[in-house]
Parts: sequence; C-alpha cells; structure tokens
Amino acid sequence: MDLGAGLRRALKKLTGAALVDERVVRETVKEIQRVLIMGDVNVSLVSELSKRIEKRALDEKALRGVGGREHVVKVVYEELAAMLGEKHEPKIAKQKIMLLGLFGSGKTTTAGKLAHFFKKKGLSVGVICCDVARPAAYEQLQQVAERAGARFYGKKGETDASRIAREALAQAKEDVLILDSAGRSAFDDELNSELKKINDEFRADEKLLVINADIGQVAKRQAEEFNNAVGLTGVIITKMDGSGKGGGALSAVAASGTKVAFIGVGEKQDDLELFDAKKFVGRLLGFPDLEALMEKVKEAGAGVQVDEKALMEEKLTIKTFYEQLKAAKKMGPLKGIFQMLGAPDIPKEMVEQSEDKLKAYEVIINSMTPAERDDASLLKKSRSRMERIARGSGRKPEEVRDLLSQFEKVQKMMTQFKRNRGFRRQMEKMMKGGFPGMPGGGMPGAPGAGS
Ligand SMILES: Nc1nc2c(ncn2[C@@H]2O[C@H](COP(=O)(O)OP(=O)(O)OP(=O)(O)O)[C@@H](O)[C@H]2O)c(=O)[nH]1
Ligand SMILES: [Mg+2]
Repeated sequence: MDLGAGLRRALKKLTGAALVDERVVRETVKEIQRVLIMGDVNVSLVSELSKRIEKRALDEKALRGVGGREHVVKVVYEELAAMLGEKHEPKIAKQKIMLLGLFGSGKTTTAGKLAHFFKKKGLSVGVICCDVARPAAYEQLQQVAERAGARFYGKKGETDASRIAREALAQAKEDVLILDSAGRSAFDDELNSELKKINDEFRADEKLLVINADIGQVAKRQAEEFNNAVGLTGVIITKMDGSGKGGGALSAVAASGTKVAFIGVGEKQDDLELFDAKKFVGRLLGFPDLEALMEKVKEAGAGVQVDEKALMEEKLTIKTFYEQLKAAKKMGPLKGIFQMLGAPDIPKEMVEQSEDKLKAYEVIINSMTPAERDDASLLKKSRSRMERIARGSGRKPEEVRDLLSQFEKVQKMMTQFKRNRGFRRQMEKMMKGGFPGMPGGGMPGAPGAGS
C-alpha cells in the first residue's frame, strides 16, 4: 500500500469515529505511525512526529465533536508538512546542478524546465548532456536547450561522460549549469562509478534526484543508492500531474535526509513548481489544500453527528424517538447510516406521517413527565397516566396509544439490531474507518440484519 493511501486510511479512523476523544486520537496516531514505519520512514523520525502530533492534538483544544476532529486532522497535516520541510527557496545565483535518476524519471525534461526557470529569473543557463548511454539523448537535450534558450554542451560519440563534464566546465561561462546524466533500469555498479566520476569532475552545488511520483516505496532505496554514490542535496518529484500521489517521495526524502526542491506537474517547460510542503501533503492526503481538506472533514463530521445521535444512544426513549422521527422526516429515513450497516430503517409509514400527526406527538410528549419520557414502560403499565396525558394534551387516548405503539415498534427493532453480531461488527468497522465521504473511502458492505 502506498503511503498516501495508508495515511488517508489512518485519517478515516478519525473522520469515521462518532466521537473524537483521547482514545481515537491515540489510535489514529498509532495508525499513522504504523503506516509511516511500513513506508520505511525513519523510525526515530516517526516517533518524534507522532509524539508531536499526539501532544498537539490532545493539548491544544477541547476534543469534542466536529471542532476536535478538524483540529486533529489539521495537526496531522501540519506536522507531516513540517517533516517535509517548508517551501523550497532556490538560490537565484551562479550554480552547478546535476540531475540524477533512473530511466524515464524525467531528468531531461526537468533539465529543460530548470533552464527555463532560471532564464526567467534573468540568469544565463547552459545544459550539459552527460547521457552517453542512450543514442538519442544528445538530440533530445539539444532541443530542450533550444526551447529554453539555454546553451547546449555535449559531444557526440563520446563514451566517457566525465570527460564531457570536464570539457563543458572548461568552456562554459553561463551562470547556471545543468548536467543531465544517463538513466538505468536499476541502480548498478556501472551507474555508480559513472556518477562518481562525473561528480568528481563537475563538483555540483546541487545534486538533485529526479523521481517519478508513481514509484512508491522503491523511492527510498533509490534515494539511498544515489545518495551513497554522490550525496544528494535534494529531490525533484515529477509527474505529480498523473495518478501518482507521491507517497514514496516522503520516504525518499526521509531516507536521504534531504528536502524536495521542485515538483513536475506536466511535460511542458512551465510545468515546474517550487516545492511547497503543505500543498504536497494536501495532495498526499487526497486534497489540494488545507481548506479543501477541512471542508471534507466538516462534511464527514456532519454525517457522523446523525450517526452519533441515532446509534450511540444507549437507550431509546420517547424523547429520542421523537427527535429521530423529526430528523428522519426532515432528511428522509436515516438511510445512509442505517442501511449501510444492514439495519432496518425506521418504517416508512412512520416517516411519512403528516405534519399534523407529528405536531400531535409533540404536544403529547410535552404532557409527559420527564420520567415518562425517559422510561416509556411507566406509561404502558398505567392506564391512568395515559389518560392524564391525553387530557393534558387535549388529544384522544387512541393517539397516545398510537404514539406508544410506534415507539415500541422502533424500540424492538433497535434492540434486535443491537443484539445482532453483524451489526456490532459493522459498527466497529465503521468506527475504525470506512466511512464514506473520505477519499478512497467505501461503504462497508451491508450484511443482513437478521440472524
Ligand atoms: N505528465 C508528465 N510527464 C512528464 C513529466 N516529466 C517528464 N515527463 C515525461 O516523462 C517521459 C520521460 O521523460 P525524460 O525527461 O525523457 O526522462 P529521463 O529521466 O531523461 O529518461 P532517460 O534519459 O531515458 O533516463 C517523457 O515523455 C516526458 O514528457 C511531468 O512532470 N509530468
Ligand atoms: Mg534523459
């Protein structure tokens, strides 16, 4: 599972919980911890991060209801972003940049993008083709350089890449020099020694690993290999416009101890963004930014509020029954939540009762004592109580009986439902996540309620 998906799932624990209390926060943090460690993020980094998340989540604000939920998600978001570093600020000055990476990761394209970037900043740029492995590499970079208005350095037919680097360096007068190296299908000894030789000659200020957002966990190993060879100073993640969420990049960055410098978001020279950790984490979690994420959390929270009321109520009383009836009438039967759990819905005929009838129920209920509202069995046992209520509310005794029989129907339904193991399981599953409304979230399958 990629890191982004894992984190999204961990957060669903939070958004799916009926109540965000200390236990839920701790469980969420534990889950995030597990996901990060499985994602090969450095263990001490993970432990530090989760300690900070837990402390901030529990200390900073009262943890009740939607506010608490949002707060925790925000803390997770901010701490992940902090771990990735802040916004990258490239120096706009004379410098040498070396691009490294495996086949097709986007090195050559990125060389063009960077050339374009520095040209726009008013610096002169030269690009050097040190890819001696692929026959068409020379022409490709030449075209890229031309488009960016950069000077091109290369030597056709040369097999020693370090020699090209040395000669280019001897000639070049440009402010920014960008060296494009050869890729491989996997890191091997040959690439290792080639890169070391180039590095010895070129002595780059920036050694940037180019990785594709799609690659997932192998990013960590790649980062380590390249880092061991030449010592990376940063990472560029390409193809962030594609399906990849860049989860692996988090591990790559953590593993190499560097920061993300840029991200590629398309094939054109303008499709390069300065890395912004907050935006990146937003993408990782499936949302473009914090605001969009908060919006979604609010929505999920709103959904759970209904759930909380309807399902967490330990005891169904006349009062809660009436509230549910009113709520059900307003928004339709509690379909989303009840049916999803395989629960019987509040009977349709009850929900479809007329406004008049609901009004009548209300006056009847208002004539009950608090004890009666809390314990309907008091009424069932006592004819005189029923008559008193009918008199007090100005309704017919049949109406009071009708209300009671409807209440009992629902009560029975709920009792059966709660006793049902399938229901309990589904409840637990729902509390642990799987609540619809989060990215990648699905509805738990609805088993039959009866058994
Ligand atoms: N959508 C998208 N495509 C990209 C991006 N960066 C690169 N590409 C595409 O990825 C493919 C490979 O890019 P190259 O720049 O040739 O990759 P490379 O690392 O130089 O490849 P080798 O030299 O063969 O190792 C090309 O089709 C690029 O257009 C990006 O940010 N977004
Ligand atoms: Mg290339």
